[in-house]
Amino acid sequence: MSARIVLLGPPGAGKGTQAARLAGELGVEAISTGDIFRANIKGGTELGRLAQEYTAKGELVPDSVTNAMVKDKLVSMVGEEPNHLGFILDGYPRNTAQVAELDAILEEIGVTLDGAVEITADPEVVIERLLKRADIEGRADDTEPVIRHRLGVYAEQTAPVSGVYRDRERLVQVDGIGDVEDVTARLIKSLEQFG
Ligand code: B4P
Repeated sequence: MSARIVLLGPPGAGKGTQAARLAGELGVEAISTGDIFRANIKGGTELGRLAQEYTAKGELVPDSVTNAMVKDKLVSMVGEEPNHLGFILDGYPRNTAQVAELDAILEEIGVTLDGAVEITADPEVVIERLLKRADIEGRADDTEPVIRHRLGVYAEQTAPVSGVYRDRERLVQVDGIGDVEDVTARLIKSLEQFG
């Protein structure tokens, strides 16, 4: 058996930061849909050109594109022993339609999800973090109006995803405020709840 986790939380909660750290701690791969889109934008691929139209405005990339991308990735990772497959999905699913697609993909490849971990953080804290990142990395979607729009998209489309996993009794929430190392320790502790 290996860890199979979905990482949820608003933009700037620390999903990308913590997915990489958790992947190292748990010895599984972190799959970040945002990172895959950014790599394609940088590489000037067809997928990148399409993704840029949406990510730069803080909109979600269409489900048909995102779902196919995640399916390809998971299918390519699963080997002879589906139970050995481990992953942390960072930034997917981001709406309830993507939850349904992830359920279908996992059923098809014969694995079950341990559960979803939601990193919580106050909107003003995440705005401050993302503006700081804008200074360092210059991401097109880290300007204040786009960040506020992303938070709106999160509240409307992504927050209901937590409710789906809560109803399944497969959701844990972890406070994302504090030192990066402390948040990682909280996350690892929280995974005990999945048994
Ligand atoms: P993402 O790449 O997922 O961007 P994000 O939500 O801002 O999270 P990110 O992981 O980058 O930031 P983090 O919180 O780690 O998505 C970007 C775009 O791609 C979306 O808007 C959408 O257009 C598209 N997309 C992605 N997935 C999609 C999907 N499934 N469907 C459709 N579209 C999709 O970190 C933020 C900052 O905080 C960093 O600078 C970090 O250093 C800092 N930080 C982290 N932890 C901290 C801590 N404890 N203390 C202080 N600072 C901290």
